[in-house]
Amino acid sequence: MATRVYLGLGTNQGDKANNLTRAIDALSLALGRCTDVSAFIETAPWGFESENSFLNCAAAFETELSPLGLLDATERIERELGRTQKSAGGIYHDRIIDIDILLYGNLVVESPRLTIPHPLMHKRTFVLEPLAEIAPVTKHPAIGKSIRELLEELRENEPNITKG
Ligand code: PH2
Ligand code: MG
Ligand code: MG
Repeated sequence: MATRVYLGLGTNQGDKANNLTRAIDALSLALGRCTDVSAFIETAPWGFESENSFLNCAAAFETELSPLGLLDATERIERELGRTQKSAGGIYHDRIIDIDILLYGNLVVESPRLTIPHPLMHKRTFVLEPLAEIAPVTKHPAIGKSIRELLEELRENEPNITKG
């Protein structure tokens, strides 16, 4: 049985729209049918300083891959598109492409290599805004609120800051 998964994609180097499009094409081949892609939105770097703004989007796929199989596929595609550095310990770098697993059905996973839902997704406008476009009523399985609700809460808590 295929599982519906939601991914967050981001890039702040090179031809950003092309990077997102190529990543989505490669993901469709590796994962299975792509059912939805949000608009590509320009966002300010969040959590680090850079002169390069981001292009972010969210995409949905139907996949037979396991959570770790999905992680292997996203990391392979990141490397194939030219990503060299992985962020670690909250230190971020400019990147050609970043592909994050946001949701895997209703699954909650906490393992050394992988945490699902993505541990910071509910704190990031650059994730929730595109995700709310394609999955507004989908529930965050650990918090129990919809993506639209999480986005509204985030905007209420930080109304004056234009963030990524
Ligand atoms: N990704 C990060 C850190 N900061 N900021 C924006 N605007 N977009 C991102 O995709 C992003 C970020 C870590 O992966
Ligand atoms: Mg990321
Ligand atoms: Mg990542």
